[in-house]
Amino acid sequence: MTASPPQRYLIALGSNVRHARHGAPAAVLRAAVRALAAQGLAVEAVSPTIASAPLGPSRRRYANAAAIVAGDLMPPALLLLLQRIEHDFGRVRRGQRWRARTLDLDVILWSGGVWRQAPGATPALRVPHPEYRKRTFVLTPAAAIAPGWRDPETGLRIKHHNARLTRRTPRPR
Ligand code: PH2
Ligand code: MG
Ligand code: MG
Repeated sequence: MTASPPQRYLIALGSNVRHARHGAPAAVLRAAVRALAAQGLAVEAVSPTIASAPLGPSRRRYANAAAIVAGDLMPPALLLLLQRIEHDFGRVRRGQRWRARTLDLDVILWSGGVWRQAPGATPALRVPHPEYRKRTFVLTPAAAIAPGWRDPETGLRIKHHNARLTRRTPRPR
């Protein structure tokens, strides 16, 4: 019997809408981490939660955090699981990009390196997340738990991407 090596993922969590039961966005993120574990993922690390100004059209501030999870799921299966959890938390997808959301769970990095789906495949998935290197609300929490994780596309570690972004005069992102 050969156990396939577990897949590890760096996940970004975000929320900017209260949840009726869980409460404020920071509490939503804590509940989401419990949901990840309840779905059978090994939660290996969770960052502190930060408050961040919204990028995009929503006006509400976000709570953001990052987590490292491990399991047997390949990227598309993990994405489906994350979307199911988002849905369970009342996330509504109504077309508009970046509308306010109760819970957003994004796959940022994968231990297997790069994942690219066939063009047009749904759900759309690219790992590393194509935008994360520009986002302090992803990099700051990520650097707290995975500073040494190397981005397979750039060859740079998370702490280096984070330092690059935070040491410059902040751009409006
Ligand atoms: N997520 C978005 C759009 N804008 N802004 C902040 N501060 N934090 C987020 O998590 C975030 C955002 C799309 O998922
Ligand atoms: Mg997102
Ligand atoms: Mg998302």
